[in-house]
Amino acid sequence: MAIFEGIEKIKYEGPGSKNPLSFKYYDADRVILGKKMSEHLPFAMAWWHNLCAEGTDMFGRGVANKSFGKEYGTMEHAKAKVDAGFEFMEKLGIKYFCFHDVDIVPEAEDIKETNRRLDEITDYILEKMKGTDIKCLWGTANMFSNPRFCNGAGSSNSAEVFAFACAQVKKALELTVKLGGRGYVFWGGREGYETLLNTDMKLEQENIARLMKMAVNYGRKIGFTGDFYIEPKPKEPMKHQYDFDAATAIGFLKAHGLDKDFKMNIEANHATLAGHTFEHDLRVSAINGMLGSIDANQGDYLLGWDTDEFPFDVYTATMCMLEVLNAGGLTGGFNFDAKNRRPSYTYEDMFEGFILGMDTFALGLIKASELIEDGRLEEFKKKRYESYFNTELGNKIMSGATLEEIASYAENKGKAELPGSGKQEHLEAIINQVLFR
Ligand code: XLS
Ligand code: NI
Ligand code: NI
Repeated sequence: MAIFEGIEKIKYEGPGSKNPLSFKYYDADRVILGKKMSEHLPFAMAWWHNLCAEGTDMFGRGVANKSFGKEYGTMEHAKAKVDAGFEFMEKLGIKYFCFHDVDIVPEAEDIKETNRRLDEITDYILEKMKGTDIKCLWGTANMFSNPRFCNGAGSSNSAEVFAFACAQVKKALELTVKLGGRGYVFWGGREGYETLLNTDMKLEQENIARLMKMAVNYGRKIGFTGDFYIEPKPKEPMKHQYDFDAATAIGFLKAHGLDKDFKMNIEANHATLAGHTFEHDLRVSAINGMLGSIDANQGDYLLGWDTDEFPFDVYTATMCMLEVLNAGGLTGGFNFDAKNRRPSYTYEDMFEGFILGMDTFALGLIKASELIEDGRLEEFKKKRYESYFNTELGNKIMSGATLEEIASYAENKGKAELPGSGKQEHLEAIINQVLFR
């Protein structure tokens, strides 16, 4: 029996359609720059938001009902969530899902019992996967909800808590391999601090690296060939989180020799919390060869927290897709780490949230490809730096001349020319022209 009764498979109906349960821009088989839209945009469903979250916030309990007809806290409910998830993904044509260990089963007091439940539910998920083309994008361990992680997991002050983090990572890696996951994520939920007064920052950071190294060694041993990801976030829940942004996380990985096994999972709303644009953190990752996967959502510029809204902003989606296309695509995918607003609590809202997100990224892809074909942005950027490549001075700088040699150029010349207009307004006008023609 269908859970989302009355909601049929969502079809592409084009920009003229007024049917809310249809795609206006996401046309899976449409070819853009030589590749199908569905290949450019491997969308994923986040188990936690879509199948678990009911809109609980600090001021009130859930509004949406995600019981799917079963009793909360039971394995029947866990299985109903699997049923709901697969029906949901099939109806939307979504090929991937992402999960935390505790999203898929109710956590028991004893980790041995939690692990038994995890074996049972992943058998059930595997069974469901058969006959579909739905796969796991990435798995992860929730090391931030349980009270034992109040001071972090890898960064906890307690060796015993560290051991429980190891046990969860070990199990979540096994499950990810079992479900054929492409990646494994570390989001440093509470890997940070509240006050330096009680914090040994050096030890905490080294221990996070220790945990990651153990995970890489174990993962490779059990046949995990995918990428590990760090998902940077500057704050929330902790006041300061160690994986502040892409630049910080990449520096950390390099310092600890983890950069060959790890890439970035960049979340839009985390980048903006760090005081960057989404595209900034994508670019930082890409130029370091570490653009792995994306948590697709958006924040609210008037609110200073991780609101995890469905992506709606076409400018940002276009800038994102420009970065992704220029980087040659993702090894991961686009996980909608996004949730409906609390007052949007119906099953239709769940579908419309995803339709909005998928259409926004489809538009972003279309517009980014048009910007690339238009060529003016790239051409301008190239020209802006040409003095490094087509002047004698530039060639000297680029081929290892000394400080004295290069300084002598300036000393002889006496006064520098201005570097040439940055033409920001000119470029922004091109963006509008391509977006709205
Ligand atoms: C929270 C994070 C989280 C990760 C997975 O802000 O975005 O949902 O994606 O642990
Ligand atoms: Ni996320
Ligand atoms: Ni987030």
